[in-house]
Amino acid sequence: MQNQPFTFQLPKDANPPSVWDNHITRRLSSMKGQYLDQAAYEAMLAQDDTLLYEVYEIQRPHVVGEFLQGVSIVHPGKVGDEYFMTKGHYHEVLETGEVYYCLKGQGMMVMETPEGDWCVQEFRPGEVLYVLPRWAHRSVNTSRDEDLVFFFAYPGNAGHNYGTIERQGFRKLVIEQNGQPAIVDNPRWKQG
Ligand code: S6P
Ligand code: ZN
Repeated sequence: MQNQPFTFQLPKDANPPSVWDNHITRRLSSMKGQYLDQAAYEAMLAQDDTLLYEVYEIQRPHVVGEFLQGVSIVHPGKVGDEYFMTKGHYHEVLETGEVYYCLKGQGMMVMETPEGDWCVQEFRPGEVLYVLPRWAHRSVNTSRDEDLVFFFAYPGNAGHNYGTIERQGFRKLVIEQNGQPAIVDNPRWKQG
């Protein structure tokens, strides 16, 4: 870990940043129960445990005052009509936000709060997306054939709560309808 201020470059293509410590890969098998079309999910998994997304993290202490930074790459594809997406999470320390900067591709950030608010924002290359404290977030790649690549930075003490989303899902899904991305209610969303 660096003990001096440092610089790094962000990728112009789907390459890692010039500095990173951990490479996390998430495959289809880690998304059990998350996609609406369970039959399509099982059929796809029987063929191949497809790589859905990757995260390159720069390691820093998980403490107040630090920022955890890195680059995520969500690959293109669908399970049934639902686009490839990240697991999504609340921060364990709910009152911590996150800054995203879209480098490449097209997609959407699906967000919601424990109070019942929801919001979907588009990812556009060159744009910053700010996830407010208290908002769970999931990144969705709505492109047919291009990676969605973004930089992120969030407080070192934030932590991740995946369990709530694993149990209840997000209120909204992003699916392909008539060849276009559409935001629809998640019929399987449940409180708690
Ligand atoms: C971390 C931040 C991102 C995600 C990454 C993968 O707070 O939101 O680095 O970790 O995009 O998503 P997930 O939901 O699998 O952690
Ligand atoms: Zn986060």
